[in-house]
Amino acid sequence: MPWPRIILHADMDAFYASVEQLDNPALRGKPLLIGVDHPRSVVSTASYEARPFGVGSAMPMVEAKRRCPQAIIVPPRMQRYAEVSEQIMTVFGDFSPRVEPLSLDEAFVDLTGAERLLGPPDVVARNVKAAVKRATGGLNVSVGVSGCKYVAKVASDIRKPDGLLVVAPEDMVTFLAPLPISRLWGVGKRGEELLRNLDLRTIGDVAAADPLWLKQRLGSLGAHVWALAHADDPRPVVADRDAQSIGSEETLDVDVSGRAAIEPYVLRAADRVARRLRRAGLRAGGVRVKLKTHKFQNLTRQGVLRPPANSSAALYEEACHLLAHFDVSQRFRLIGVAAYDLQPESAPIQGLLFGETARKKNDKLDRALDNLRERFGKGAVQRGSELGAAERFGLPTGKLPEE
Ligand code: TTP
Ligand code: MG
Repeated sequence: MPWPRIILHADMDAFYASVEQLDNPALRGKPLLIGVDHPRSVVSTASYEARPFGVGSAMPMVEAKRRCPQAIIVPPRMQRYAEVSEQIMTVFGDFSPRVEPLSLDEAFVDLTGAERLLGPPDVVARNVKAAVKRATGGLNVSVGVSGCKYVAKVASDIRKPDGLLVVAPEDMVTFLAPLPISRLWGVGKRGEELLRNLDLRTIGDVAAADPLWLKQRLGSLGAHVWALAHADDPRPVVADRDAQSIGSEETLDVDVSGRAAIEPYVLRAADRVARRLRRAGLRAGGVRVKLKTHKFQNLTRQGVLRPPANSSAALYEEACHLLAHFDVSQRFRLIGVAAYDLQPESAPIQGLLFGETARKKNDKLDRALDNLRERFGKGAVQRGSELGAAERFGLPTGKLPEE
């Protein structure tokens, strides 16, 4: 039977701790507590090696150290986690445009209607896991797929770590039934207590209760839990409305190969993205380059922009650095640049002592070009380097596709 909706929920395993173990092989297989070793601090997360000792997120560090004295305490590196988060969200975006990030390490992906393209739910789930592993260099994500958000989320959690569980719509209610009421969403400790007072211990107990009686006893909470227990959760996956990145990509008429051939397109894309940033009054803290091979494989590399910038030169420079991390001998059919970690221009920037003069010069040039384009149309000006590139390849200067 076709599924009315196919919702995937993905959540990284021991996210911060796994990133630390990925970046530092000496930490692999060891119990870790991510956090600062301070009497008043709390644990951000614990590696799976530490969890059998009863430690985990939000526990006071002092208590966690008492329970697991052999644990290595590693201070968090938020910037790095944000970078990995970008990588995984990009992967999800390759499967569906409808991605709703919930936190750095977690998102819903609406796959409804994509079955013919991507295959059945279990195949997509496996592919998502493999793609996350590839994109991050080895991290595990747990995945649940079901007919609504709530069940997909429970399904991704229940087989952690490295979990994969598909619950078909017709099995959702039986899947939920044996689970404890603590698995109900949005109930909290107080709600759990109220349910226990009514002698309701499992989700199946709630499902079997009379909905009117539940509503009388618990008001809106009663209606809420009865609906959830029946896997009645119509909430849609809402793709992030505030664009988290601004990108520009071009599918080329003719595949290109080699750094020299790719660079002019990167410059063009970086310039467009930078212009859009300036128009929106934003700066970017990071740049991503995307290349699609002639075999339709998407490759991405991303790097941090220090300080955050919106000049064409800064974006182009970082994008060119990133090109060094691709095997550019392949043939590419699409070239794109995106800016992420967007922040308002009004936010203070630090560390500008060096390169300040060059930056001001670039800003001035950008603004002059923006003005000309606005007055005489987008094709009115081309950067010298863009022209040069076209000439170098023996192309007429209009050859880079017009905007
Ligand atoms: P979670 O997904 O809740 O936890 P996790 O990824 O560490 O472990 P798992 O999903 O396998 O159970 O949170 C993601 C990250 O968010 C986590 O690695 C650290 C951070 N975090 C905190 O800093 N404080 C918290 O209280 C929680 C719950 C998470
Ligand atoms: Mg997680």
